[in-house]
Amino acid sequence: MIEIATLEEFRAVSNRVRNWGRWGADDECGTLNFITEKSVRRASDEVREGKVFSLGASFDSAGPGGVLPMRPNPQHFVTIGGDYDAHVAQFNAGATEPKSAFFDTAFGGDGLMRFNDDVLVLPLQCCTQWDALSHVYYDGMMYNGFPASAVSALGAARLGIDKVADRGIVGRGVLVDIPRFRGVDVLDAAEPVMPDELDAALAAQGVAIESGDILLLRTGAWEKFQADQDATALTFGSSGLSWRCAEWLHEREISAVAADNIQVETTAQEVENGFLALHLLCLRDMGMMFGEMWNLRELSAACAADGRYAFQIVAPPLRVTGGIGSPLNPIALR
Ligand code: UVW
Repeated sequence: MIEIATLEEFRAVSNRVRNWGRWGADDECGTLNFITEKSVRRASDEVREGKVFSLGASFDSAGPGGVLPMRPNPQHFVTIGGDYDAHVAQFNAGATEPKSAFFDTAFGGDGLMRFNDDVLVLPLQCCTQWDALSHVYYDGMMYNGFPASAVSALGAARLGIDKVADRGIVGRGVLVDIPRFRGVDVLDAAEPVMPDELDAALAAQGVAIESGDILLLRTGAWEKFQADQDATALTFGSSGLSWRCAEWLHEREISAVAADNIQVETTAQEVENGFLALHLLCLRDMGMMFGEMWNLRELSAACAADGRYAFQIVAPPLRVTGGIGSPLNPIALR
């Protein structure tokens, strides 16, 4: 049974883990500052076989979108292609010189060249993603004391995803595979992952955390969703880290956490009046980004096969100016 903590307990932890000012009053990168040139070099030591693992899920209409009204699935339109001549005729109908001549000769008629283009419309949070530090706040403030009002219809003037784009994001990744440790397919939302279980699972896997590591948490939630397509269960019933892992992450100088569930932490409420308590402690107090809906299936199988749970992660967000998150296709190299 989940023990509901008081807001006083929550605020005591938030005071202990808060990194505001640690990397300067203007810092917008948070715990990514733990990734140094040395730790990036160290990450490449983990690439032994040259094997590449794509951790991105598919951006299409079969995603988990639509359960939350602000997050429909991606909408993909082909703007030229297929019925190519009809498209060119349509462009020509509205075109004036010199554009019409260009369409005639370059894109259609007897010219040799043909091409296809498309458009993708998507919520930045709808599938495999990074949460930017501007994603959550409380008491009117975001990470490092930036006011919540820094996010407007124009985007995030502070803590946008563009602010971390220069960082890569590249580093040493460590997988903690809790379903394999528990001997189950998928974690139960009623049993969030506690700090001592992280220690026990990592010890069983024979891997030690180093400062600057990107922690990948496997819960089995994405594999379950792929099998049953139950987006409601994924959104409201996934398990993950307990909010009580905040200090564990803080003490170990983890740079970012990514998981195969929808929100890294458990969907079960653990703090009174509080939802997504770990989001608040990590993103807002520590400045620690979350990666969500990463597909860890093949990586987990490879790690279990040879017992090596550390690798290099290459996970650059899109440089969306003022973006509150970013879709991506993270890569693990072993
Ligand atoms: C919320 O649902 C608020 O956050 P996330 O997308 O990070 O899970």
